[in-house]
Amino acid sequence: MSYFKLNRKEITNYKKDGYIIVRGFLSKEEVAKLSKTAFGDENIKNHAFELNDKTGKKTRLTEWYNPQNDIYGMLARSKRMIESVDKLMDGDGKVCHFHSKLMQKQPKVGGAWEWHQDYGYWYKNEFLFPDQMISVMIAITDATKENGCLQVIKGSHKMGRVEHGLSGEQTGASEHYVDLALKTMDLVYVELKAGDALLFHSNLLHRSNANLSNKPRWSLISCYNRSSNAPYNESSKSSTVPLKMVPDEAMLEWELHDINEAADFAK
Ligand SMILES: O=C(O)CCC(=O)C(=O)O
Repeated sequence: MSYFKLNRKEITNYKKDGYIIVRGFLSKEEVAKLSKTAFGDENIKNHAFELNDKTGKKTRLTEWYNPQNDIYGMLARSKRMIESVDKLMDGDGKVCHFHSKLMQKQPKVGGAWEWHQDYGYWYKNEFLFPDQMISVMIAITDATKENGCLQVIKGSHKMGRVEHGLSGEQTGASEHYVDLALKTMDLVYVELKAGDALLFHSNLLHRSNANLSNKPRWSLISCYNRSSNAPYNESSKSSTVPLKMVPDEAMLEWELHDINEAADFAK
């Protein structure tokens, strides 16, 4: 089987737009295995928590710091993943994992995410270099306008960090600056098929609507950092420990554990 390998044009587009979409990042077999595991995963369910959006709708997620020998860890540490994020963060080979989140937008109830930059959250952890932080969203189900897919403002990572404040239980970007960004740059609905990936810069403005459809919208988001970008206000050490890469075949061919407490779940 051949696996995704980032090319020069994709790197140029990432620098210009703040994101790239990779169709078929996972094969059909891989996404079927990931989806079967995630939907039936009692440990994921038991460690899930909910955040209210500003209208009081709840969005559910499970978050952890240490990628292990479970299916999520094999994906987060896979060669195609680590080599891609390494190149997009200008490549010193020392890619670390800040955290992963399994996003569980339930049909009819899954709340919205307000406009924000991931670095709007992570600035508070006192990471200093946003260019050294990147998120990768892997669609576990199809993501459409109807079930609340991600929306991004193309090129907004070039604005630098925008002021953020509380919005419901979330952190939201200044509405004034979001309005200005929307006047200036394009709004893109990132519709994905299960197995597609979105790789995006930590200063890219993004949001999503509530899931008012009758289909779930689940995704796995892994967030990466460089060991040279040590946070001054973060108790987890994962973001400065270079990852041990595993071969791309591991997800399908290796014997996998269940995710467990060693993953260090966020409360
Ligand atoms: O999955 C979503 O709808 C939004 C997630 C998001 O914006 C984030 O985790 O930063």
